[in-house]
Amino acid sequence: MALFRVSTTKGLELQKALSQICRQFSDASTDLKAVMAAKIPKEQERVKNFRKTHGNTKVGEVTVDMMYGGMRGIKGLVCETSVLDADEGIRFRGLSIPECQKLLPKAPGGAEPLPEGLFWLLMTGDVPTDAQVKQLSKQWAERADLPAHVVTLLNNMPNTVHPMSQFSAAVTTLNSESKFAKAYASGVHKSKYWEYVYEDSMDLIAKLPVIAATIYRNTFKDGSGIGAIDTSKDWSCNFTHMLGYDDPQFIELMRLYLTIHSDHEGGNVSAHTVHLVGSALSDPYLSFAAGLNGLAGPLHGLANQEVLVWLQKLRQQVGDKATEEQLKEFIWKTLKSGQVVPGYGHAVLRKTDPRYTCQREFALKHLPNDPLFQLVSNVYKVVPPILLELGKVKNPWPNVDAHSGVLLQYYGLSEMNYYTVLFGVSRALGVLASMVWDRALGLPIERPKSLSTDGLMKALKAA
Ligand code: CMX
Repeated sequence: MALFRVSTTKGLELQKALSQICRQFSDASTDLKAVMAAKIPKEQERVKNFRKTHGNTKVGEVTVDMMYGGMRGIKGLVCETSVLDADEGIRFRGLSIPECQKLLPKAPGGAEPLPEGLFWLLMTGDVPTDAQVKQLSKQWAERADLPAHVVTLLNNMPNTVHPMSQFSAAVTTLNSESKFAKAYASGVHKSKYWEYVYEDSMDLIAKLPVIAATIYRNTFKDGSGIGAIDTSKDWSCNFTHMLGYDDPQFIELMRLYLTIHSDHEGGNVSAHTVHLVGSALSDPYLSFAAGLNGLAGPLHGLANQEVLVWLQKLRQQVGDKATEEQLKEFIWKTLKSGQVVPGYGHAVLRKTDPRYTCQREFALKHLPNDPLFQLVSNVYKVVPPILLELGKVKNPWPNVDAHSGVLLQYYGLSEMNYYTVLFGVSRALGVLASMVWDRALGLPIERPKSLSTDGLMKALKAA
């Protein structure tokens, strides 16, 4: 695994060579659970030895501002699946997004990575082979059926309930199927926890597109059936078909979308929530549903909906051909009314999000003349200098949410309050891969210490 933690972009050639070597090792099995079972004891040993040597070594300091400031900059979590660099953006097991686009397996004739490949990479640290990815597609297709009570729940949901609330409720209710919860109740040994979390994660990932497509068809269409899963097709292809779309270019977009939204290291609201709730040994369904409720916040995943709402207002007020002056005026109006510019800024990133850049590249390739894309491009030129002028915004550049909606609109998926559901389907890949490792490494219940302001003042005075 450590082989892939090369941190410079110049390392691409090296990574290609390394991936070939790793492929040779991982070629042996298309059984992900067996591959994990072989890796886990070695990683447990590596972490045990590391803790033995460095258990008391300090990795940072905590200031009062950090405590009141959303714990920014506190190094307090371990996350194996991805690491976020402030300037460079996300690396999944050491690979940047462009590297993943090059190295991960693709659908026949396709150009974008398959999310199945990304999941294999997040779980194992290895770039998978085509055969390994195909096996995952097949397994997810075979595990996709929903129990009747979840279908009934969704079909009885009023369409006034936000799609994210429907999503979270359905996933919570699905915990009736949890193999981990059943095994725990029957007294399974803790060394086996990861195996049941793995099974639940595979089942849940398989079922998420069916839940999400049912929500879409019930809320925005006539509620008619979502059609059958084709076990010879990949996860994104089946999902896009179930939503009711069959444009091959849109399916390619979904492969890219579901890959890039999957993971953003451990401290963001959705990932941290799943990790925290899972640490109480809540099963993967309950833990993931909790993460979805965090993703539904406007400062996190709901920002992709907010961006479109904001762009629609902008279009209504100034039209598609807004001048730079009109754009500036609209942006200042947003800021002066005490609102944020959605899709811009980030708690960790300090440059344009590479997830924004790869979606922009997709748009430049497939929809360069789309008026909404052109508006998004013009907004990109105008917003950062204004946010810098404000003086307090640490990152004036766009994040992933500033670009996803325009692509979905282009292919006809125009219902913007559905967008965060797509984000949620993708996010499952990262947070559930992490959860398998959390249990494999035996991480304990999370319980940081909190202080009252009085207690803190007293402690500092004494110091
Ligand atoms: N528009 C206006 N003001 C912004 C801003 C933006 N896009 N981004 C940050 N600021 C403001 C903050 O609200 C804060 O103001 P106050 O001190 O008055 O409270 C100040 O600048 C400093 O904030 P920061 O340290 O730069 O940013 P944070 O780490 O606190 O917050 C984030 C990060 C993403 C919540 C923030 O940039 C934001 O609200 N952006 C818009 C919403 C958005 O796009 N969220 C999606 C993020 C990606 C994701 O998780 O999906």
